Amino acid sequence: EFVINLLKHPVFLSDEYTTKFIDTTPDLFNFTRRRDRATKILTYIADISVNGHPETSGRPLPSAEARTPVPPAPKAEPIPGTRNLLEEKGPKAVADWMLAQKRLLITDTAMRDGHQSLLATRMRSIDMIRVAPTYAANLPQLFSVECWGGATFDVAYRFLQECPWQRLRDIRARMPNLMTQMLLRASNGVGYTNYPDNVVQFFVAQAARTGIDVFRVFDSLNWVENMRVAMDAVLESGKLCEAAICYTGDILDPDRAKYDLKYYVDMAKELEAAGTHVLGLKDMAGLLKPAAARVLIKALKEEIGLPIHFHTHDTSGMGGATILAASDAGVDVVDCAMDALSGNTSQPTMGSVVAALAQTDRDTGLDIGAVREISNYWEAVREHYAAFESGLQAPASEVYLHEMPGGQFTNLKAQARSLGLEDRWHEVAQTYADVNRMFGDIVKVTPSSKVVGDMALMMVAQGLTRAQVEDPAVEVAFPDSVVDMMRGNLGQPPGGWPKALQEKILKGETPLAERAGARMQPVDIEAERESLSKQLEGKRVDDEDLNGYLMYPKVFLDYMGRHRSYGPVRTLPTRTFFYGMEPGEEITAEIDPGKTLEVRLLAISDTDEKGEVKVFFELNGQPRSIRVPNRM
Ligand code: BTN
Ligand code: 3PY
Ligand code: ZN
Repeated sequence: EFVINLLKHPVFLSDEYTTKFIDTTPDLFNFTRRRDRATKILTYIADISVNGHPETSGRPLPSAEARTPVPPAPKAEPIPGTRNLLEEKGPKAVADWMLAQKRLLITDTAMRDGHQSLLATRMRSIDMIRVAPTYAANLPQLFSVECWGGATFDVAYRFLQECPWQRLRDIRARMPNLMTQMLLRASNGVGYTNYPDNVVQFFVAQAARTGIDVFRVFDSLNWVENMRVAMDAVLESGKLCEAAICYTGDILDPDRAKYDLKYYVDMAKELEAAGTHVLGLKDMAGLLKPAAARVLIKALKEEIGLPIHFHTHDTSGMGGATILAASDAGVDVVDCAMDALSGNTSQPTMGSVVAALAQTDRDTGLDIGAVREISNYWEAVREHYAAFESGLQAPASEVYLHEMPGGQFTNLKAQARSLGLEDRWHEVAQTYADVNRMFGDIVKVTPSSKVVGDMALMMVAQGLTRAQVEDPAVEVAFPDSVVDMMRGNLGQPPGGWPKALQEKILKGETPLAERAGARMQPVDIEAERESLSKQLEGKRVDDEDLNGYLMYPKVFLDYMGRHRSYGPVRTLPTRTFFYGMEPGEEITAEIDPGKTLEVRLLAISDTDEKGEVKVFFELNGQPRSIRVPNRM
């Protein structure tokens, strides 16, 4: 019976079969036949068609005219790009090559920060994977494609019911000539809190193995001590290390003297001494103004010998001007987003930067026609994510007041909405600024930005002022994230935490002065593997799954539980994933290379006395019906 199970197994019949197959597919040994993957997917479609998707309910619908996105055809076989250089000559050679380029190099962020900042990180892998071959063939001059890390890791498991590692593997395979890039929060990994050093090391090694070429590493308080473990792990992996300075304040404003030119140059020197190949300048809120960019880039170029990669957000509407100023001052690479996923809280517009520099000595060499074609694809993709649009209508100089990172802005707005505070948004923005000053004027980027946001929302909701919070006589129940940060668990800001406030928050507890990671016991990785395997009924746990579990135990287990019920829903079209199907509609899903399900939804029954609905399908021409509860 085992052999028959094996021969009939859909994975065995497909190209996904590997020697790992028998180990990782314990359902072979369940001789009562488990529901096959097609049935699981039909169950998902039936459930969403009847009950809707929890993530899109009550949100704007895609327009009835939303187009089916069609990726532009690759023009030719991909020619060698930066990835080939990295593979052949190593990371130091890539850095030297960067310094030797006259043109301004460009990274595209559409697949990470672009949708993180505009669409609450909700873009699904299928929409990225389908266009990756076009990037490889039509834009081989790109420096890199940022497509992983930041918030995309947990959102994939948590909300998109897909495996982030598989996303990376699929993109990597289709873009063999371009460097992939990720955002790594140093000791905070791709999470919101400090992890033990060996968890960070294990994660970096796996990300390098699965397909990341460039690691942008930052710390949410610019504390270099907190960056070394992650940086060393990247250096060890043989990939390109881009340690980043997070930019805050205004180097030209004497009122923000804490973050002056010297502060940034000193930090750059520390990162250079720590061995980074490239210096990242991460302007996560879009606060670097053009005049300040000239001064800062010039100084960094003079003081250190590394290529500089500049990242900004266009929240103020001034991002393009800052990029041009940085380009004039000699910056080596900048981040842009493909036009349809650019602007506002996202990155400045790639096509416009390419056009602005054409025929100048910093001409990017990118084919603007190819940029436009790919952007047209993203435009059609974006229409299907209407539920996740922020409603932000225009750029605003208010960002210089609140200093919220572009990746946080729309999230905080959604949090404010869920607390009934959306119509008091400008008050939230002012309070966010007050909290920053109360905490001593800190760098605000994930996770420190989340702490400031939690505190600001709490103060607005409870009507508390900064003076009341600072008053030792006023009792305040601080959010857990604030207590954790004041304990020193996110590290040390320049100049330390404000003493009086810290004492009030910690109620006499002694804060950490050293690195949180130095205090944490290493995780017993093999014991965790065994424990996870037990929780998954004996499934063999590979290093990718184990890394997901170590970063996010509960999120990962919930994902695995849903995966058992619904199967490979990542292969569904985005509209089907979020809205299900209508009677008469037909879709296809390629669940394995060459194995395609053709699904037609015929009819949906009335609800019976058990509260269930029967959904009638045709699956590859055969009638199937699925019962699901009506929870509406
Ligand atoms: C989530 O939001 O919890 C993740 C998305 C998957 C949710 C599935 S969809 C079908 C079923 N119905 C629900 O309300 N949740 C699951
Ligand atoms: C993230 O950490 O997700 C960010 O985008 C920070 O800017
Ligand atoms: Zn960013």
